Amino acid sequence: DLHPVRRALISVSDKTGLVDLAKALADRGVELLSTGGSAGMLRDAGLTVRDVADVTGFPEMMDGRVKTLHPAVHGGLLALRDKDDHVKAMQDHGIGAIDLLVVNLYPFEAALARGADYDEMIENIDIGGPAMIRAASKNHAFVNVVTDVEDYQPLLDELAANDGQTSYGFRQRLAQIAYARTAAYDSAVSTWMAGAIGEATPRRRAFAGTLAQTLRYGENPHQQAAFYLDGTNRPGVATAKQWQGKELSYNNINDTDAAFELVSEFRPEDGPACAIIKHANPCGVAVGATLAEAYRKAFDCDRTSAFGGIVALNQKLDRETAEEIVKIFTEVVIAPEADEDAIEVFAAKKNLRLLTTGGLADPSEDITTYRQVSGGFLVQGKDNGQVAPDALKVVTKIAPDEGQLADMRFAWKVAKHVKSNAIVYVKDGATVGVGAGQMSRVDSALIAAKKAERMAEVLGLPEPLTKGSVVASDAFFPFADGLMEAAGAGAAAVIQPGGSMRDDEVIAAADEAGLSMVFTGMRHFRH
Ligand code: 93A
Repeated sequence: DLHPVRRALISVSDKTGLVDLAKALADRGVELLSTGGSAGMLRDAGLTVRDVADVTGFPEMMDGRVKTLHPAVHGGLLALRDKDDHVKAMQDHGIGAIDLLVVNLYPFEAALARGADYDEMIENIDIGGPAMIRAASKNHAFVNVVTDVEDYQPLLDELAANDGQTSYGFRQRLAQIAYARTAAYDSAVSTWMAGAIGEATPRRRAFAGTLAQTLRYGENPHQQAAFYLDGTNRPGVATAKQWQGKELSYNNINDTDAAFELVSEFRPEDGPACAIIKHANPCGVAVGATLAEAYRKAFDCDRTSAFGGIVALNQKLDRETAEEIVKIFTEVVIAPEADEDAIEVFAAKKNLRLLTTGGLADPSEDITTYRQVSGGFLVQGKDNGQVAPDALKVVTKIAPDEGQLADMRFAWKVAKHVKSNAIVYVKDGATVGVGAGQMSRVDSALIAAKKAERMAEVLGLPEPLTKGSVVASDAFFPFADGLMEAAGAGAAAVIQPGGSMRDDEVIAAADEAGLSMVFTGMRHFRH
């Protein structure tokens, strides 16, 4: 199944490594065909190249929209060399076989990244390139298709190892990579169009990404992993600038995303906010008069867990906050911006990764999210639900005061980002106990209260900060027991969706315990 490479068609937008590849092919006696820009570059390098226009008998026309879309090209790529009538068709129509296709596509993703306008995006949709790639891939029994500069050297190595031929297995791998490329390309186009026309439904959407980075390993060292970009280019971990420190790991990326999405709930007008994340759950979130104060308050929620955590900030990182952060070991800090003083403080901490995003994520945006299950994908709109202040419904005899209402809104934003069952105690704009990921809501309430008790010991406080706190529950209390657990821990006010069959029981229990309670009418499960 070795097959010789005698004739190559080269048509590339990214011309990295092109001349070296073409020279090596020419040295092997491979005939070179090429399109306008690529051919020009090869000629400038002193190589002999035949224009595709010469092969097709048509000039490149319509701004290059039609250059390789011709039977002389596609016949040369698709013909089965071992089938008589295919060979005869080639002879009858003067079609020469093409054994190697080197194509990389119009830089649609790069145009997207620089924010090109609609017309420019349209012009960057490659048609002839994907058509050739798909043709050559289908015919990998005979044809080699290279779509990635990274595969130039492996191709030359394969030719060297096989006296100018390639093996079937090699061509299969190239074809598989090529189909991944065209799938990702069209997915990027579809995703961009969905955004451009404001189409937000998760139905009829292609999803694939472009490889950003292969990761050292996955969630555990024995798992392979990679990071893909979805082409939407939104502020966050995928597009952030990393200032220092080693490469982010799989878990770092996941946690940093959780951290930044949470802190982005706090808009600039909400004042400075900080979220500290461990294992994708917040172990401290706070707002403060200054960013440093927000960090300190967040840190005091659970100093134990904050060690080795991810810190996200909703404002420009300043020196004072940076100095606070470096007091303990922190894996990653992510913020919209960082001032020079802060960058200087971090420079001394080689292992600390600093990321800046240029802006906050938009918690209200209507985008599609994916999760894999065995044999399929679950697709849904992002949980962008926001509860308007006037939508809160007081259901108890006692109404919350202004301070409690502010803490309720804060707690509700945090609870949305805690794995269910989520229970979040809040006091004075800071979480003071977070219960996450338990199978029973009572246990989440209990764990959060226990953590608050331990922090009271650490901080030398006379009583846990849950005393007189506000508590948020991401979904309704199915029974009064979870609520009573929270009341036992000292919560004085409750925010929860409501909607349980036993709401009456739960409200009666709240009244009896002297709590105020509001219903949001919206649930924030997160699994
Ligand atoms: O506009 S196209 O969709 N029409 C075509 O027929 C065609 N053939 C190749 N774009 C086409 N290409 C693309 O041109 C290739 O995929 C490659 O990205 C680019 C190379 O053009 P040049 O060699 O002129 O720089």
